[in-house]
Amino acid sequence: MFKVLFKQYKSKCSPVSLDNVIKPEDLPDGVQIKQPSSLNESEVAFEKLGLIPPTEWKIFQITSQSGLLFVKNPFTWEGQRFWINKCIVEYPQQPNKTNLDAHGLLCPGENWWKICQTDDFRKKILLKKLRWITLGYHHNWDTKVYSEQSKTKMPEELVSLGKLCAKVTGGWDLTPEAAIINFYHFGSTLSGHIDHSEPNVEAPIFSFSFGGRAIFLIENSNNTSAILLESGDLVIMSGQSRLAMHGVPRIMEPLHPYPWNPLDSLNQEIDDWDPSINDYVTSARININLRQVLKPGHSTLG
Ligand SMILES: O=C(O)CCC(=O)C(=O)O
Repeated sequence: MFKVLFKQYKSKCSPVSLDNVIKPEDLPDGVQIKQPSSLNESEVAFEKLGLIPPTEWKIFQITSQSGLLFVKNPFTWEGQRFWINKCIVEYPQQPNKTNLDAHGLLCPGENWWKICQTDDFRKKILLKKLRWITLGYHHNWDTKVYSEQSKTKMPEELVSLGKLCAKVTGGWDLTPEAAIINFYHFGSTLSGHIDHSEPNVEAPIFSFSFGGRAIFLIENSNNTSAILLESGDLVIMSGQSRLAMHGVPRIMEPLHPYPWNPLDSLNQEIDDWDPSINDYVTSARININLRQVLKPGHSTLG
């Protein structure tokens, strides 16, 4: 069923029908509300992370996909800008790794976004070529094996974001040690796969969406569900769904007005949001996913 639905949602022959795509916030059958877990005083840095107060988060359980949680945009609009900006301007830089370095499209030390802003010729080639960034333990796309020799520092704010989201949504103690940031354009897809590279497959994966909308397809015990993801939404693959087959067959334009831009376009003179970042993210989707690699009590792979 996964393959059939993937093909159907990917197909460009007819406009995509969202009739069977779950919008968890509409509370269709098979979606339940989950209460946020309480945070203690030392864990209340949600504002700095661009989040709304955790007591206001709308958390849903998709009952046909055991362990699959969905949080409807827990970010403020400024928060969405903060993370979009990090993904475009900061995270593509070293020591993080990108497909552009791996394929020799950028020289060591070159800054992808800066080149796209200053060199029109290279922009044409490079703007849509950024497909992934790895941070922390770098995912090895060929061997699917993490190594101590391919590890750099995880950005502190990403670690804090993962820890806080894990506490609020499931009372988990998560240590995000690896991140993959995926960049999609209209027509891009991510084929069905299972994330089993991490020695710790007990720890949930936290997956954030920004920019364009997507259809997320997941299959667990022969049940396949298609879920609509919009800018700011968070998907958590825990329990049985941690090792479920999943993929992204379709990318669509973002909602308008953009969730990261509540200002009317007439007010743009008071808006300090870089128009080129806005242009990029209105025709792309960015996904940040955070993973704990090590088993509890382990400080290295070994
Ligand atoms: O883009 C997404 O929502 C999913 C990303 C994903 O499945 C992955 O990186 O393993």
